[in-house]
Amino acid sequence: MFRRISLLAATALAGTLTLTVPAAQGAPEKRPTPVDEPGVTANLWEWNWKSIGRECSTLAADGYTGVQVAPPQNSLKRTELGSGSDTILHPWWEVYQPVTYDLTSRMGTEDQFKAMVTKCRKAGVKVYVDAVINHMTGQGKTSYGGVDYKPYHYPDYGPKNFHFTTGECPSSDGGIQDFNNKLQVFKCNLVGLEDLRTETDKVQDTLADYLNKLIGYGVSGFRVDAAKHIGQDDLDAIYSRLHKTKDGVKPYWALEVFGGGPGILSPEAFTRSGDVLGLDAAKQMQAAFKSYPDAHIGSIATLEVFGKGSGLTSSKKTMSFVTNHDTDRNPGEYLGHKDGATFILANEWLLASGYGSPQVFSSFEWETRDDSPPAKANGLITDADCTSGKWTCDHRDRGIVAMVKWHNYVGGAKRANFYTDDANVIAFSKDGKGWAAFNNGTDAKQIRVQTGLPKGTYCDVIHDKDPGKGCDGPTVVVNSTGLVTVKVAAKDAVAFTRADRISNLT
Ligand code: LM2
Ligand code: CA
Repeated sequence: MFRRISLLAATALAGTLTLTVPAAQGAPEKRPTPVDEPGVTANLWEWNWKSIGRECSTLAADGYTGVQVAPPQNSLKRTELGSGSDTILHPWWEVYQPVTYDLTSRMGTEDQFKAMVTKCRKAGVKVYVDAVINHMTGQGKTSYGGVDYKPYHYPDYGPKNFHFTTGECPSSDGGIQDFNNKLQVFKCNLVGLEDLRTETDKVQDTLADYLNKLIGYGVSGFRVDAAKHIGQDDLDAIYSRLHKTKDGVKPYWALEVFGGGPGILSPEAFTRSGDVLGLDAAKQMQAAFKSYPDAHIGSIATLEVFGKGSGLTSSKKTMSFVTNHDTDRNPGEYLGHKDGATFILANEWLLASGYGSPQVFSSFEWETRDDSPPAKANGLITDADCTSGKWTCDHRDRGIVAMVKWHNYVGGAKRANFYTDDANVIAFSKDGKGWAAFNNGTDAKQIRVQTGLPKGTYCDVIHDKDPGKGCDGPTVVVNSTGLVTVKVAAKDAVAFTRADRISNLT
């Protein structure tokens, strides 16, 4: 491989001098295109494979184009409790401690995983996997697949495959003491998890084999766990080893990079290697919609310039969400399912905003941070059941589903007719395609605003009880100049698209 470098010769040589030099070893490959962006995904986090397989036809009917699933590799299975507050034998986080890349997990067997992917793809729903590739375990001795291990000794890896055992982590205790220190962030153990030498061929090959196996089963892309601790160079090297998916494109690659780090450690600096998770975006949404627990009510008027305009990574490089499994458990800084109507409203708004590839988080109810998902005593997760009260099933929420469809209908249409009362009500249209209003206040509010839509009577899809079967929700009248007068209930929305006009009479 050779690259041509042109130098402008300003003095002695007239014109351009062309040198041919070998490309630098390990130079990051440009992210090959095309990569399918995922559209709206549901994050059915820690649903078991059987339940996800069953849900995919519903997801497809509701307009979701993808589903994100929890880490499928064989993981730590705890056999005893630690001390003090450690009272849950099988916390949700066992799955973030890989032991081997066989797919025997709390969510099911390798065959069940394969069957789920096949079923979802048939239904038209792509599967995205949470890939834990920065580290192995930090505790325990056995796994759901029945494989035993010792610290820094696994079937695939030995002490020479870890930064700690080779002495490459520069901190005094092997952990990350300074999250602004590049070497520590890349090469030390994150919360005690044994950090892989992802810069080596051996580790890159082993990880690529794992991810390529998943691609072979029909997986379309990855949420890369702890990507910030792998670093751009190693991520690029692993990605360059990945096959094309069954759709004939390179896999989608969404990197988990918490904000707050300087320079090369910032989310923006990782966009060269893939899309990034919208964690700062989720923080800004929390600040706008609510501070927990009701310390103050934010102002969604601030969201007028959400995105690049508020310092976030660009829409096309971001997987956006209101919450995920970590932030759902961090109510001081992020919204979570426990925020109820505010959480639903924020999801509806995100879907309308057009920022990023939006993802709707839907998982299990919990009381304490470490709670296990509903499971048998042996840790195996039981079937998700939306009527049990144990699973939130927020992806099925009527208003959220309505906005998934609204999002898909308006596509890339430009925002227009932005309105705000400068407090907690906003409304906007998507150029001739749709209109929506959001009230994050605690009182209903009547607004009179421009919709940009033709006159007629429209169905408010947020409250339509039986979508697709006539309109049994409230109707909204748009007058001959496109104006609408409508009352938006507290913590609620009103929305319709051009296709939701049920009559051209006003
Ligand atoms: C992630 N992204 O970078 C995940 O989104 C996050 O959920 C993971 O932490 C983390 N990185 C590692 O993959 C979770 C959980 C931790 C838990 C780890 C490993 O938030 O609490 O750590 O998974 O299972 C647990 C203990 C911790 C202990 C560690 C190692 O809570 O006290 O550290 O195991 O034994 C001594
Ligand atoms: Ca690392």
